[in-house]
Amino acid sequence: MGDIARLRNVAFVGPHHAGKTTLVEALLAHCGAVGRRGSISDGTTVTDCEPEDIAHAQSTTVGFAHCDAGNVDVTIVDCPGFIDFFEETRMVLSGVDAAVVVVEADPSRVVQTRALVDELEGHRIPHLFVVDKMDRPGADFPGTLAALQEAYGRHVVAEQWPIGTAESFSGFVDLAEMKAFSYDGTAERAIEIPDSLTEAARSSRAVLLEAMADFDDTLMEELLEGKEPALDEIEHDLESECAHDQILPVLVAAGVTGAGIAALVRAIEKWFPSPLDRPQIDAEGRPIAPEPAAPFVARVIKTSVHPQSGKLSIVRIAAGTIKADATLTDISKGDERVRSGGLYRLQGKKQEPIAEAGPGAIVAVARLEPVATGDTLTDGHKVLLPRVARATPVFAIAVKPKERIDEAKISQMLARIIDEDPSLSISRADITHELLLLGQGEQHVSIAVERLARKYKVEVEMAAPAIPYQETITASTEVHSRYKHQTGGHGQFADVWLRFEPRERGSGVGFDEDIVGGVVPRQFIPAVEKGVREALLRGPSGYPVTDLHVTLYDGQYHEVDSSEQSFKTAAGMGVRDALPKCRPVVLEPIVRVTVTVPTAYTSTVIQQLTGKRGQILGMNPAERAGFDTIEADVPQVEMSRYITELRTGTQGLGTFHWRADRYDPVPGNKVAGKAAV
Ligand SMILES: Nc1nc2c(ncn2[C@@H]2O[C@H](COP(=O)(O)OP(=O)(O)OP(=O)(O)O)[C@@H](O)[C@H]2O)c(=O)[nH]1
Ligand SMILES: [Mg+2]
Repeated sequence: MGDIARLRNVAFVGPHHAGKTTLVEALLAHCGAVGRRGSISDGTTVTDCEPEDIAHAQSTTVGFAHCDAGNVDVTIVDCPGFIDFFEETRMVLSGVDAAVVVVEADPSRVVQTRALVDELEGHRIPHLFVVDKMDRPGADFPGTLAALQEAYGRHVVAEQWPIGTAESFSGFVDLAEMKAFSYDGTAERAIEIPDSLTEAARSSRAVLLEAMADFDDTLMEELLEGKEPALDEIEHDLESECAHDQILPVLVAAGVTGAGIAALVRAIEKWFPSPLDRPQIDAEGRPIAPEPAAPFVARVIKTSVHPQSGKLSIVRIAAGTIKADATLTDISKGDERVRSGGLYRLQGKKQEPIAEAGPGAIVAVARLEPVATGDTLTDGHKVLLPRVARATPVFAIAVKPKERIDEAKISQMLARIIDEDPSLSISRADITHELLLLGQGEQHVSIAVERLARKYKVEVEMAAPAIPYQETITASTEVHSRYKHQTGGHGQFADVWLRFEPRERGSGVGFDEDIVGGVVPRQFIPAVEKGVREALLRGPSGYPVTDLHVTLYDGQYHEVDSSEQSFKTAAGMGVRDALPKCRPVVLEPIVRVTVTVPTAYTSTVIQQLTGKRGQILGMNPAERAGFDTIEADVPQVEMSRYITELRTGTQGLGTFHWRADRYDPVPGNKVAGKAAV
């Protein structure tokens, strides 16, 4: 591959529907990488190429594309904006050198960039903002710019000022050059700065220069002395300060018309760093020099499985060169050696074979079966790249195959889906034994189920997970149970006296015996216990019974007719007889929930939780400035769609985690609308 200095690895990120995929499409068309520009409505864009993207008219996974932009080769990672897919974005950010944050020209949407920008800042990934959809009615550039500055500080500065807005949007003033450009639908053309904009452009330029001067003393002196800085000095500062994540320039665009694209390409070329300036860092914190002749190291940033062509591991190469048939070592998998089944560059769904790839490249390696997203691949030497920490699941559904297919097969197929998206997981629920698919939101898991049907022809039914209710008793009793049956030859006989007593919550089922004089022979006592425990699996309301103690304290047997089976049956009958007499109650699982939200939403969250029969335990400032943490105990049945409600109530900014805490009696002994007893 070519010169490393030419490479630009850029993620396009931003809130849902901000226009990222459309902007990427315009950029690819501008650079001649696609003949005809596709659209979201036709389902013809390069990076929304999965059938699920097209069906939902939105990105559901990251898409890769590349183009030759003249002086640079740009690899684009188009990230899905919908919050359920944020984990995909987090994974791939470890492989890019810069990001374009796309935000609609609407100040109210800026807040939705928070988690993303925090992630970019946390990894010190240089980024700029594109205020997009400038052609839309109501597009508000000054308001959006002000909201960005309020959120991310004074180093967020306009480098362009739009000419016109909504239907009159026709171009921009470049504030560094103080030149205006208009766009006629095909090309940009230099024009005079419209008189109406001279003042706005001049004052915005002053803001830009002042912000840049914070990192350049010479520029600061010039500004203080009232001297006009030279253009190449300004450009040099912009390049260096953006590449070092000091200045965050704001540009304008309308991806759908192509306005602003040429300037965005120039910004990517000039302001964003090449892999030479951003060596990858190993797990010990040491930079890995991006040398083509160095030992090979790469990180898997995404996995995708095509039912026909097989598995593709998309890697970011930190150092060294890889050939199409290389044998690689997966350092994260106990040094397992795997042979590459081909090397490709991805243009959406198209796989373009290449012979080799070097440092900085983002390429797909085929058929590395045991390799997973996040793994480090090398040519055999030991070096590990840090893993991106996984988020815990916040939503679960119970899945059941529609057709008769064995459970092992469905788990195996789901495992392949999880291979592509490790922010999904499966587990077997305790008590209810349902197979659960867990993920980052309702849409996340339901799209995974669509993929499962399309790729592996496994249709599943989805349902809210059953709540693992249990029952217990609140009073003691003693029962006498005799089982006597005559069936021709041998009869059956067993007689037991059982005592039932409530036990402390969480203590489970206890059983012992207090048999004196062998009235129930030793060998039958385990059968009594078995009969008791089996019968307790289904209490009067149909749920497992727990937190009680059962004592076998008397009984009788028959020399010939008594057997283990008859004692087991007698014990079961005793349980069924006793439970209704012990004032049984249904218990529901209570979970301890910890919610983190910007303080502005704290009262909303408390209200939501209280509305769910939640008991608020505390509220404290979170580690993250401007955020609160709210802790509450909430019945699990109320939590099944909580992530959706929380995101709706907090502009997508709320996060939570939970753990099982305890079981409490259901108020009024009512479960899902029916009387429990
Ligand atoms: N008017 C106008 N509409 C646009 C523009 N860019 C995108 N759209 C429309 O906005 C919608 C979302 O566009 P996408 O390109 O899918 O946005 P996205 O940010 O990739 O969305 P996700 O990946 O799903 O988060 C589509 O209906 C586009 O046609 C624009 O510049 N102007
Ligand atoms: Mg998209």
